[in-house]
Amino acid sequence: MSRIMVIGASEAGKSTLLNVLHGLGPVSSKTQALEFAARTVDTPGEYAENPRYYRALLATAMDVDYVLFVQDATRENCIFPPGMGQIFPGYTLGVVTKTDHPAASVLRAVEMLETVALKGDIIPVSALTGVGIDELKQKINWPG
Ligand SMILES: Nc1nc2c(ncn2[C@@H]2O[C@H](COP(=O)(O)OP(=O)(O)OP(=O)(O)O)[C@@H](O)[C@H]2O)c(=O)[nH]1
Ligand SMILES: [Mg+2]
Repeated sequence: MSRIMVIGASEAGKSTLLNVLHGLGPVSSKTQALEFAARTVDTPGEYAENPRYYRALLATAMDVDYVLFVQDATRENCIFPPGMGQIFPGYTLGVVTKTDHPAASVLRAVEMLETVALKGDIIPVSALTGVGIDELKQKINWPG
């Protein structure tokens, strides 16, 4: 059974995405700590925003198969430093969230994630409309 971990800025849509994968719908509340489930690890945005926590993220990533770097399509900046994907174990992928939002720029988000040097593809999704969710499930071997 493969396990995935999500990292990215606060409010990027990480927990909402995991809830949609679990079939719970696009709901979430603020993530306060590392949250381990059978197939997923959710992380607080602060961990990716503050280099002090990189060590914890890297250690946690040792136990997962896929690390999803989550970029909010409505955000003008990217919190991941260039090349960050290369230091992570496991298979790293990009996910662009909130593609349904009127203020979204998918192209901008993809271009920013391209600087992170991820191993796999960058998949645009919307937790609200479901766009891209099936493609993401395929890429991460999600059952069903
Ligand atoms: N329009 C739109 N809003 C979304 C989508 N996904 C998440 N959101 C909204 O974005 C906000 C933050 O979502 P969360 O999933 O809690 O974000 P997070 O990355 O887990 O945030 P932290 O736990 O603080 O790190 C919520 O208000 C969600 O409803 C999406 O696909 N489309
Ligand atoms: Mg969260």
